[in-house]
Amino acid sequence: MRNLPLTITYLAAFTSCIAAKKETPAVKQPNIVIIYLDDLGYGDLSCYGGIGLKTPNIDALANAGVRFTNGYATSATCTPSRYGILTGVYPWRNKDAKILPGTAPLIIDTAQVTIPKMLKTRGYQTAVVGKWHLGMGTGAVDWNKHISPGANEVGFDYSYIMAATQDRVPTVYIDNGNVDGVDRSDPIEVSYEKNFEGQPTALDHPEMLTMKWHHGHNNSIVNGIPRIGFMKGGEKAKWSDIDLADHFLAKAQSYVKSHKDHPFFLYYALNEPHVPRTPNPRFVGQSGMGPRGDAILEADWCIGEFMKTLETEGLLENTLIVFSSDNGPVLNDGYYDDAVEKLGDHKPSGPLRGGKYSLFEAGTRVPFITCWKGKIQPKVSDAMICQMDLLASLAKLVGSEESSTDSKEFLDVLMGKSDKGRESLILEASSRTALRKGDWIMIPPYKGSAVEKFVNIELGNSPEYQLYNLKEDIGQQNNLAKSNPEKLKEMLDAFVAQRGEGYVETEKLELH
Ligand code: NG6
Ligand code: CA
Repeated sequence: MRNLPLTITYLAAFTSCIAAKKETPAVKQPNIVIIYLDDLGYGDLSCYGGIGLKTPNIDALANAGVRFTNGYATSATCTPSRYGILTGVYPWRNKDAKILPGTAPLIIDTAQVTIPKMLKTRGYQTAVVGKWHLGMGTGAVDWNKHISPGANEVGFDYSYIMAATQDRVPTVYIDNGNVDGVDRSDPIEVSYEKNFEGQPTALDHPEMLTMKWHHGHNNSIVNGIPRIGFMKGGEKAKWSDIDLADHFLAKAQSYVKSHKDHPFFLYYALNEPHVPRTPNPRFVGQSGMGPRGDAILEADWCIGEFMKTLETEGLLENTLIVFSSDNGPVLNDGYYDDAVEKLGDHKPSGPLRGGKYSLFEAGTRVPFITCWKGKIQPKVSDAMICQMDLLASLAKLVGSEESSTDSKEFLDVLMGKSDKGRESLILEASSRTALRKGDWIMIPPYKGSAVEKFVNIELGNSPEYQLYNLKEDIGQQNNLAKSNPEKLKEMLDAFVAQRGEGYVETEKLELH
């Protein structure tokens, strides 16, 4: 009883403290930037031990932040990975999450949680600049009118994007759902079925080509480059390939400058080093590895310039940056561009087996870096983390409860404060799936695919089960499925429990 007045005083002080806290404006939410490259391999950066290229600007992020050695995309190709990173849902749950043509409808449900939507509920301004490749509209798109639904309808207040890929038509920029530079007197028409009368294609006008196609890529010719799909009109709207990286960089920089006064989320999705590799003349010859190497140097330069903008705007201390790639590397992805011939000793996959399209590690294990000046201390983390986990982790960062079925919260891992990441992860490559659990990986039997011989990448398909211990065998050379049947069974049971029995249904990669 003697202490009662004191208790009341404490309580009163505590309550008034809470009240005061409510009234004080909340601590400013940090800006969040995801920098996403396209087809950049685990071994492509000097900070990941890459031997043929110097990437000082990306290395600076890695040296100041957490460099993950077990960071994964959800898939070994673009559309599914982008679906996974934005929605926090395994792409194999969505039958439409496959490499999309430029005319594909939007594959994210407009009612679905996405990173930008979640952040909007916490007062964020949100933007996407760069490659989209998640579909637009609901079916037959009229490219001369406002296109909806698209990026803006799944959470981005501002979108400045290419619809699909640089090698797919329409080869135009789309500004908040409207083709930039659309001209009613020269309407744009796009088809993936048939050519428009009188329009030259790579097959009937090879003399017009400045870049030769190797497989696929023999439809419409834009800027001397043969593409996938047919396009007519829109001359003024067509992008200049050599200026693409500069153009997206300028948009990303101007977004930061004009939105710096309130917390923002920017998803800056660069196209490099995806085909067709068209580095600006400033970078041509710089890598000594041909256009693929030059395009990586160009992307590295863009990231350096982007970081300078954050710095001059005084935002570095209040911005979390996540850097990664949508899938592993490929050299010959359909054009003759010296990627194979000039590779030298460089190993785009580093010590990993496979590459883009592959269920082997190099398909999905990618560079993954987090950086935040003053908040993240430099370190290398071996924790297993997936891009899909960003949704739940960023939600934790900003105090949101929103998440998804598959996203796991690893904010402390991203911040470098914990090394306890995922226990397991389903990996995907063109609808085929495998399980990583602890140090082990199990790949069920799958049929081969014609893509393998075109891209010259081992896709991980085999009539036998495959079981590897990544700790002892990072290059996946020793299949232990036969010698360790107990482990195989344990992995298969865990895989089926997560993936369901339907995992055997595979689809062939389309070659267009
Ligand atoms: C393939 C294309 C390849 C690339 C890929 C998508 C052919 C023969 N190959 O179908 O060049 O565009 O799709 O890459 O057309 S991704 O990184 O966007 O997934
Ligand atoms: Ca890609």
